[in-house]
Amino acid sequence: MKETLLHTAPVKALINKVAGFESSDGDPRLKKIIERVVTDVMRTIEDFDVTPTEFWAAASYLEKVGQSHEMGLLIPGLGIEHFLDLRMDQEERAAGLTGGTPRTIEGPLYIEGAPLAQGEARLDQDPETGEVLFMEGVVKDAAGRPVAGAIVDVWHANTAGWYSHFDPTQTPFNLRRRIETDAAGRYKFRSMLPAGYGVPPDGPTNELLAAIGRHGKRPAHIHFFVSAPGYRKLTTQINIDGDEYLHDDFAFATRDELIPAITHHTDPADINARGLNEPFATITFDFTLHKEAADLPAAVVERAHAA
Ligand code: MBD
Ligand code: FE
Repeated sequence: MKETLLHTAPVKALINKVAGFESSDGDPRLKKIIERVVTDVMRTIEDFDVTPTEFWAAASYLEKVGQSHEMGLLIPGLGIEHFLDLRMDQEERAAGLTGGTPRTIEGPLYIEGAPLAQGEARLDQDPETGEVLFMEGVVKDAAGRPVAGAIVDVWHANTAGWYSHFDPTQTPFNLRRRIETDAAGRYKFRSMLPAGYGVPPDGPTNELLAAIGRHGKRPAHIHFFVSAPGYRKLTTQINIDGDEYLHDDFAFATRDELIPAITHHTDPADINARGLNEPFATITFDFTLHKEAADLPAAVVERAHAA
């Protein structure tokens, strides 16, 4: 083994200065984090004999990720967004909070301010071919009591796997709504079954994934923020069962409790009763929220959104 530079006095002194330890100003915790991150980068360079040419390629790669606005794709692709979920789960367990609908990652494609509807909504505004979906359920508390006045903020991709706002061919807030639950805690909506998502094939996230032998596909899914006064905000998704990527999600968001049964209705009488001409799908899914309490990690994650 080659001798490590990291433990030599000059490099230790270098890192000490880099992290700001010689200054009485600044944030002490941040100094320690910078020390760790810089040391870990140097250790990686040493352990893998990373050449300067390779290192500068990595630096311009990260610059490209930022310029392409793909930080929100790279982070879930590297499993870090899921890891943050696992940490919040762990903290909640340690505080005695168990059960309830599991969280899963928000992802990068939420837009604030979707139209608000009472009890029910139709999500699809733009014409599309595909399978109509009716989804409904109840927002409940941990004791199973309905939560009236909860906000179910729902967003999903279209039948081609694209999200409105990020896809200029869709009208604003297509497939995005906020639905307030009725007196019985119920929400329901009509939409079109989404297709799965794939990261841009020519973008930097896909470049890295391909270089390590991975794909950038997500199974078809529907995102939710569920919130109500006095309850912990839930960030979650449901998956469309049967998708070939159901258990091979590049963003690691699938959880067993988040794969509701889906019924495909083909009986002409059922189709007629819904005023449709084609088979359609239904999903029933209830959300269980936890009461807010002291000593719990923040359920609301502050995060910049496109707008
Ligand atoms: C998505 O739709 C998504 O939910 C995530 C996490 C990443 C990329 C696209
Ligand atoms: Fe998504």
